[in-house]
Order: sequence, then structure tokens, then C-alpha cells
Amino acid sequence: MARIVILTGAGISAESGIRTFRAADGLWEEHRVEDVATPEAFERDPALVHRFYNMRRRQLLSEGVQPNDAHRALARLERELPGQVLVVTQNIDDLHERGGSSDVIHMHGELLTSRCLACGLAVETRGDVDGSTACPVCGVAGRLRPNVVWFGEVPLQMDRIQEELAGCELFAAIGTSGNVYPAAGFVHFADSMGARTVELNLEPSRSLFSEVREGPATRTVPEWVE
Ligand code: BJW
Repeated sequence: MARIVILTGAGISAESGIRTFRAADGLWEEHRVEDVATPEAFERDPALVHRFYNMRRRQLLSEGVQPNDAHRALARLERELPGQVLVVTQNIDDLHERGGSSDVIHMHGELLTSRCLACGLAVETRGDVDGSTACPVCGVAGRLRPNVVWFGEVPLQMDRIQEELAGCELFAAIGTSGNVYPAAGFVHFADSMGARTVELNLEPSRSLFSEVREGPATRTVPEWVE
């Protein structure tokens, strides 16, 4: 069990060039994330939803998008305290792994895999997907969906997350607005189980944290880790 559980959100990747969801510029082609990140949206207009994730996958794989000092600082913390640091990320990018973290839970899924609705397997996806793309495992065409957790779906590895939150000494939330549950409720749960809680955010969420450090993640996270 980890002594330190760290929840990260879009804010930790913002300085790597990935847009957050709820900032003033958070709209994509005039759609709010709540309108494209649902099973109903995918049923209604799969081409639109594929376009959204294809655009984000291309951006993530572009040369300009690299892990930043905040991702690297968390990896350093894990190296210094082996087995005691767990990162639970809401992000679907792979910047924690590229930054050097190894114990990472992607509770909202991963952009670089798709799930085949015919065979049920998750398959690596680095190129564009559309309504006719065939599954590389079972060969069935047109049944791939982004391997991400949409509104109304159950986030991944919740049993382990709950266990780790119940047993941790310190819970930190970095760059997340606290708008989306169940992640938004982790601070209350960890606090009720006796953990110290700290928020690192550009614009703090006004949730109940015992400590708040305000500023960009590339400054606050390395300072906090030192
Ligand atoms: C910086 C920075 C810098 C910027 N440095 N910081 C009514 C009440 C309560 C709950 C519900 C309700 N109605 C429905 C629900 C449930 C629903 C929900 O929460 N809805 C809300 C809208 C109210 N939740 C769900 O449906 C979830 N499932 C669920 O609850 O299942 C039931 C269940 C749970 C548990 C056990 C069993 C059953 C699923 C939620 C899925 C969310 N999916 C998305 C999209 C998919 C992934 C993707 O495409 O990327 O996940 S939505 C989107 O929001 C994405 C993100 O992971 C998620 C969180 O966003 P995040 O990371 O907080 O980003 P922002 O943009 O909001 O904030 C950025 C922050 O960074 C800001 O604070 C900035 O200040 C900061 N910042 N620059 C530091 N440089």
C-alpha cells in the first residue's frame, strides 16, 4: 500500500501543451466535453467523437508534447520512496509514464488504446480511427471505440483506488477542478480516513484540503516534492 496517493488532472499536462477541459478555451469545435464524452454522443454521432479523440491522439504524439517538470518531479518522488507513491490520474495521456512514473492508474482510460466492441480487447492505437477501422486482433471492422471512461460509465480500478485512499497518510490533488465525480470526492474520503490533504492548482478548487499551494504545476510540484 502506498503512503502517498496523488490524484492528477488536466492541469498537470497544461504546460506540456495539452488543453484543459473547463478553461475559457476549453471548448472543442464549439462542443463542451460533457457533449462529446458520453456513450449517447458516440451512439448519435460516432464520427464526431472519433474526430475529437483522433485530434487529441495526434496532438499527444506530436513532438512538441513532452512531459514537464511536474511529471518528472512525481517520478523522482516515486524513485526516492519506492513502493510508497501511487499516481491516480484522470488524464488519458501517457505523460506520467514518459516522465518516469511507473505506479500509475488511469482511472479515465488511455488515449493510445481503443476497445473493440466485438472481441472486448483493448488494442494499441497510434493512428486515426473511424467507423470502418478494423480491429487488429479479431479483424471485425467498425467496432472500435476510444478506451476512455465517459460520463455515466464506471471509472477504472475503483476498488484499488478506494483501498489506497483508505490507507494513505497523504493525499495530494494536482491540477484538477474538482468538477467530476468520483475523483472530486477523493479528498473527503481520504480526509475522513485520517490522511493529510494538499491541493496544488493554478486556481484552487475551494474543496476541503488541509493545505493549498497555488500556482502552475511546473513550479509548485517540484517545490512540494523537494
Ligand atoms: C492548472 C494549470 C497549471 C490549469 N498548473 N493547474 C451530479 C452530482 C454528482 C455526480 C454526478 C452528477 N451527475 C452525474 C454525475 C456523475 C458524473 C459527474 O461527475 N458529472 C459532473 C459533471 C457533475 N461522473 C461520472 O459519470 C463518472 N462515473 C461515475 O460516476 O460512475 C458511477 C460510479 C463511480 C464510482 C464507483 C462506481 C460507480 C465518469 C466520469 C468520466 C469523466 N470523463 C472525462 C472524459 C473522458 C476522458 C477524456 O476524454 O479525456 O474525463 S470528462 C473530463 O473531466 C475528463 C477529465 O479526466 C475530467 C476531469 O477534468 P479535470 O482534469 O479536473 O480538468 P478541468 O479542465 O476541469 O480542470 C483543470 C484544472 O487544472 C483547473 O482546476 C485549473 O485551475 C488547473 N490548471 N493549468 C496547475 N499550469
